[in-house]
Amino acid sequence: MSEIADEELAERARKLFAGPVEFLKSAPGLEFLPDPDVPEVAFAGRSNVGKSSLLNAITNRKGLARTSNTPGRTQELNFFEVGSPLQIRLVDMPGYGFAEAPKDMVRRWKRLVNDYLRGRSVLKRALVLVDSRHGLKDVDREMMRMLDDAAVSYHLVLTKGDKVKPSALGTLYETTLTEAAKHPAAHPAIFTTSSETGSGIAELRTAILEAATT
Ligand SMILES: Nc1nc2c(ncn2[C@@H]2O[C@H](COP(=O)(O)OP(=O)(O)OP(=O)(O)O)[C@@H](O)[C@H]2O)c(=O)[nH]1
Ligand SMILES: [Mg+2]
Repeated sequence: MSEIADEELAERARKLFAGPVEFLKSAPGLEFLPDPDVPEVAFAGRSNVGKSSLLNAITNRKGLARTSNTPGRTQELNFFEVGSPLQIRLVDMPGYGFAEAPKDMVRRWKRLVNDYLRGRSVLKRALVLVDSRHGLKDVDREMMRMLDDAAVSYHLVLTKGDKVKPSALGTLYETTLTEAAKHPAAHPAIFTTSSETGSGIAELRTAILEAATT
């Protein structure tokens, strides 16, 4: 893509996310999904990695998606509508990998997320969030395999970048790139972000718009 086209896309993304964004619904099961009539981009990641915070940062709305310190707060697929007329739905998926999760909750999570990933024709891309302080964990690798198997293209997104030193973040970025290259559905572009400082957020907006429109 040319530089001018890049800049145009970035500007369109900025405008889009500065415009109307609304919570649509929580879907505890596939029967509650909205009609598949617009492109969707889904947020995945370990519980507490900062999915809801990132969604709020991307849309410039503090309280749009509920954030908390209690792991496992989000248990449904939460749909947010972007643009008027409607252009994209963002999907906040339930977090995974917290220690005290009861087994049947994990089973339910797997079924809901797997069915959604495999069956959703309008799902254009997923973002797999990874805490910059911890890097990729086995539960993330499992998520990546689920996406590989469902052939859903995804970006790895390092979150909470404000919590680690720039040098450590650089190293983590490199090792994460290397690991992503081994996964068939992982997109080569990886993002480093902070919902706290806003770093990397504009780039992610552009990537979301690009995923939804190509
Ligand atoms: N310093 C810092 N803290 C963050 C950042 N993003 C999220 N947090 C904090 O991390 C905690 C968890 O954030 P959430 O956005 O609720 O995480 P989540 O992934 O939605 O969690 P679940 O819904 O339980 O899966 C909150 O206390 C946030 O304030 C960030 O970029 N920087
Ligand atoms: Mg959340």
